Amino acid sequence: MNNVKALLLSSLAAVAIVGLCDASAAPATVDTTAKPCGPNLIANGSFEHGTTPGSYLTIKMASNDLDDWSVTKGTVDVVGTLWPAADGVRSIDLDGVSFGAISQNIKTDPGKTYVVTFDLSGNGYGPPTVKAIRLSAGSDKSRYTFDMTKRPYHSMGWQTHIWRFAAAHASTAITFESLDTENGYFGPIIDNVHVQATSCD
Ligand SMILES: [Ca+2]
Repeated sequence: MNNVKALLLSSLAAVAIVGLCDASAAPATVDTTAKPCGPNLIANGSFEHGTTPGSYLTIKMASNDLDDWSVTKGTVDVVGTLWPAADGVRSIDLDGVSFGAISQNIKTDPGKTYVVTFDLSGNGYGPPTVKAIRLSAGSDKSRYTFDMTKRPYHSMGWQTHIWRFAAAHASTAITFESLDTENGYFGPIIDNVHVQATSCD
């Protein structure tokens, strides 16, 4: 009986230790008033650097065609002359020939708030009508949609989004993932990605 009790107590102690570890790893609080400052921490945030895509170029995991970013799911298109970019001449369709995602690791200070800005549109050549993406920074995530029925005629209708996250680690993966579930060819389009610190003094 004593052995059982000792086992139970040690189990409770283990739970308590796990609980403490979880508490110490709790996400830092986002400073919702902090203003972005300093340089863009994302490299090739406008997707201008890499293999010249022509009209568009479909890339997959382990591709070297897009500088500084990795395809982490499915396929994406680096789009050139097919449509106007929000910045420069290239943008990314997150549905290449399947639902895709791209990611880049940046250095971050744990506990500090960072601001992400990016432009979102949608591929009008086919369904789904409402394109959806998940933007994540480490384990923090946010969801955005682009409704093609509200896109101006003959215009990309780029929408700028702003999102804040508090870094949990010294390195944070910034990931844009298609959440589309229909078709896989005509996805959400992103461009002009910036991630900036908020405490530059
Ligand atoms: Ca661009």
